[in-house]
Amino acid sequence: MNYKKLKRKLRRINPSRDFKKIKDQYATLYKIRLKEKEDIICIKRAGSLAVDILNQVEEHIRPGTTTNEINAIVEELTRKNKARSAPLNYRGFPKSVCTSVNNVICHGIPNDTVLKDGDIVNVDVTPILDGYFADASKTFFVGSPGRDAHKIVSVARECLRLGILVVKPGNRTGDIGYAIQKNAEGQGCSVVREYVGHGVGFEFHEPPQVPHFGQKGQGIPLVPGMVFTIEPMINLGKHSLHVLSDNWTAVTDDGSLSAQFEQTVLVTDESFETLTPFD
Ligand SMILES: [Co+2]
Repeated sequence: MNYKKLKRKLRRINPSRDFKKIKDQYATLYKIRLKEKEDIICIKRAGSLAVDILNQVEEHIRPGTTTNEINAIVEELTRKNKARSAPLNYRGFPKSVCTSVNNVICHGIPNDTVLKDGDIVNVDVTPILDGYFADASKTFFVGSPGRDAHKIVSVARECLRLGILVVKPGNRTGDIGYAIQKNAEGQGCSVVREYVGHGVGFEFHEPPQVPHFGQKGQGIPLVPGMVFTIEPMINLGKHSLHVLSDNWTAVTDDGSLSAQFEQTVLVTDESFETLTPFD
């Protein structure tokens, strides 16, 4: 079935009444697994834990903290809550959390790196609780931020906020990308292309892909029960990147700062609900 046919079909469908029908269609068409009420409750629990972990990590971030210490805090809190860290051993990833400092865009591996005054560090956590995944990240200041750090962090945070705000049934994944790209580029920043948001909940990474750039009205129509991340990676300079020889750490080609915020978002009957709520 093509988009046009589906769109016509969807127009005749009442999302709350015809959930099962849409669920089957989305599974067939897009390999997207829509979430039922019971699933959403469980993802929300994993999401609260993700936010808790980020809040507790924040209290430990100061000049002198190492990214290995952040990893230890995340691992301890995750275990204490009877959860597991999805990143640990994911395709060979050696740690429980991604810690991405300054020009690192994402997938930084915790190590002996000592955070310095003026650094920024993104901490990306994905706890698995009772078999359900929730994915969230924040970029923190270490000590007092300089002007560039301040700028890139506030632009990235605003990009996530604006991306979430366009989530509602009938809008499409492209509307999210468009809102994010417009804000980032309007501020003279750029949007990373190689890494995108993704379905999440039953697994770490599920369809669909949710690019943080794009065209209004393009992409997959959003329907109630979809759960995916929005996680814009915004660079102060150009968007091009390369991956270091550890095969994980992605850094900006031009050495400019990069910041990211991420939430796990549910499409509701009316609009959206974030399952990892933070400001
Ligand atoms: Co993610």
